[in-house]
Amino acid sequence: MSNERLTIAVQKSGRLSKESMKLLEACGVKFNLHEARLMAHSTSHPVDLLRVRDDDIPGLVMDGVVDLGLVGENVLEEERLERAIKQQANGFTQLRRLDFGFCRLSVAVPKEENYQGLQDLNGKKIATTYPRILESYLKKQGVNARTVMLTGSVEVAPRAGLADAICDLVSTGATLEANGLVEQEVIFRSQVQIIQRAEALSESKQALVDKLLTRLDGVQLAKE
Ligand code: PRT
Ligand code: ZN
Repeated sequence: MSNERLTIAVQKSGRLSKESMKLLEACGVKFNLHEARLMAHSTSHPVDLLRVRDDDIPGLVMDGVVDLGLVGENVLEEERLERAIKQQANGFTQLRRLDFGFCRLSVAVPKEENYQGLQDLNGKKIATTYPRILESYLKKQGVNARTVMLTGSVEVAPRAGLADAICDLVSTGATLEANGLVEQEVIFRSQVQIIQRAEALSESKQALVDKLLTRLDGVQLAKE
């Protein structure tokens, strides 16, 4: 018989990990986590957790390697656009938006710049970890700027002479402030989503997903 355990990809360690586990436990799915391990088996349900970097989660769901994933919409949208360009499978089903992981993806410029509006970005270099979301936004707005891909330390790029502006995730704004940058344009708003692979699940797995979603709705409702 094929693997009848539902597989769920979650972030192994980072900003989303604790809340993701809390949510699953609130839905009654219990785990004995071993910090170092990639896999965790539920002790209460036929559910296996795959604990990975958040960047890998959308692809694992889109390739049908896991059944469900919990991931920030910023990472999800970047992967969806990237795969669309490469003509790779990028389908998935959105199940629920969850009430954590809130942030926004914003363009920020050095505070000494006299920024007047989007057109000021024409001909400029913008450093970001989200080139596809940024490029799609710039195209829609008719702005002709270059993106510079950086996977970390994006906020130091202008000072280091690597770019004129940045496009990065913001929550409190403290990081921008500490680096002498001013948030000018919000281009994408994000929170965590639970997504399911596009290809249908077996009847028993789908029944379990539906049961978990009913519980999830109860948990989310109770918080309001
Ligand atoms: O190792 P792995 O790849 O799994 O983790 P990661 O380091 O890529 O991600 P992690 O754990 O930092 O973030 C995971 C997800 O949390 C992101 O993809 C977002 O969906 C969400 N999230 C919510 C944030 C923030 N808020 C956030 N503030 N992700 C990152 N930040 C960073 C931002 O990049 C900047 O450096 O925090 C800084 C800004 O914060 P403020 O409060 O100073 O504005
Ligand atoms: Zn990541």
